[in-house]
Amino acid sequence: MSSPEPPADLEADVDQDDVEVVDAVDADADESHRGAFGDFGGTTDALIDRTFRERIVIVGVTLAGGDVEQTEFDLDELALLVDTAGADVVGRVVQRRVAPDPATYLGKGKAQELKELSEALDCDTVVFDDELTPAQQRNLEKLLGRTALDRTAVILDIFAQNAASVEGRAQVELAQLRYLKPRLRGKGQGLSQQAGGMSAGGGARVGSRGPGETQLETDRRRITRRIHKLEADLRTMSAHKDTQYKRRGRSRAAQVAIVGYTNAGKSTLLNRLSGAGVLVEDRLFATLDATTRRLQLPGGEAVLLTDTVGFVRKLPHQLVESFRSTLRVAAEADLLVHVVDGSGPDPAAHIDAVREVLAEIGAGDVAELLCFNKADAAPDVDKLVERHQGSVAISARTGEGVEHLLATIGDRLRHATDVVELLVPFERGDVLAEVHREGEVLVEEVGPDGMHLTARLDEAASAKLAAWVAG
Ligand SMILES: Nc1nc2c(ncn2[C@@H]2O[C@H](COP(=O)(O)OP(=O)(O)OP(=O)(O)O)[C@@H](O)[C@H]2O)c(=O)[nH]1
Ligand SMILES: [Mg+2]
Repeated sequence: MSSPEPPADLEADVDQDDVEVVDAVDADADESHRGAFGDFGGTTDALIDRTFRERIVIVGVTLAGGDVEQTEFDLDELALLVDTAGADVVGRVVQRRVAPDPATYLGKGKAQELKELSEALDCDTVVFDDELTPAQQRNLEKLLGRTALDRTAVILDIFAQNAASVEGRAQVELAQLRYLKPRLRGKGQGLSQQAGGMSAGGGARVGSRGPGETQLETDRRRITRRIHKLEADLRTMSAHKDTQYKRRGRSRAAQVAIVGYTNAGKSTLLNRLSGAGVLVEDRLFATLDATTRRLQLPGGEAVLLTDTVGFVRKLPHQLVESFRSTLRVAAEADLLVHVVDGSGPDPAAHIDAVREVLAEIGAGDVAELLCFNKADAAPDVDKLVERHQGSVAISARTGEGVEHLLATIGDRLRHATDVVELLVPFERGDVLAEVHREGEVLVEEVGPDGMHLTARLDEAASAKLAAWVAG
């Protein structure tokens, strides 16, 4: 389907928001072709009703500096995302362009081709691999007479289906609303019921045109209000977690976060190590909530191990924003166990994508242990380990290499800390408590002049307790 064409003329200097396709088809005539896929269909607890599997055409554009092979690769992943969301890919279109067309993303000719293909394949929806501007989305829907979505909408859709906890649902709804808000303009009837009961991305597209400015304003206000409410709720939940976290106390347990690309096997690993019983599925974004388990390393030290949401290339920034409190465990961890599917076609691309998100959430500086998983299905895993110094290979499924992983986690954590001797006066119970809170106390003895402690402290704790460090 790929037919690279010479760089098309660009429609420069157009105010994107005001671009309309000139020869737009009569959209009303095509309402019946439009699928419901991508309609968020209400608050996230009312999961999307998929009464049939929609037929989808996916679209990728190779921009200047990119190569077509990479675009095809990205489209393979998009097809997987669409499948996970519950629809069928029936065709794909690839174009090479210097830059996106401000009006239709694709060039005019290619957009027309897409329209013909969509009709021939009788598809319900087209999905672009890159984020469409609200204007592009609107223009394409007019031109094609079909729902036009982007990768972001599909990922949001999957998250909405998978969100289970109160916090997860609030996070997903917030991301949806942030995506929806700028796209409200020109959408059919707008909001029908309360703020939560809306469609996005695909849009509320049933029936009438032109709700009038007033309705639109009302919708916008409702969304803004709902966004503020969700933000406030999430702040409260986050503060509550802080309190729990402090109550649990950091004493003696280092924080280890399992991070990685979606479907890499993170939950399988946590389950193998702790019998946590986290849902494991051959499905993208199976895990949205963080699960923490206490674990004893071979050396005897305890760690808190947390499994969390997986990442993907072009992870919508709305999701990164909304999931900040969940992802905080990574930024605050002493060590990241970065799980990589060693049997995948391009582990290096997944590693890069994950590191990009880690940097975005402020976890770019946290020590990282690369862990190539699915060794049972990856004959070349040794080469990967060789190429990445300090990495390990495991199979979370069979348990192969897991003992070595645990030993390595222990080594890395010890590396990040120092064993320090402290002398604390008897009357300073507060300092004693702080040492226990901040580090791992190895020896505690009553001396003639106070309490003698041997403790393992990280850099920050050593600095804080410097006044009591002996010698
Ligand atoms: N062959 C093989 N498959 C594995 C291994 N570990 C996990 N899997 C499979 O990979 C799929 C994804 O596993 P999960 O543990 O759900 O992956 P995850 O990283 O938690 O995925 P998300 O939560 O969706 O981000 C499942 O089908 C697992 O059975 C392994 O060591 N070998
Ligand atoms: Mg998982």
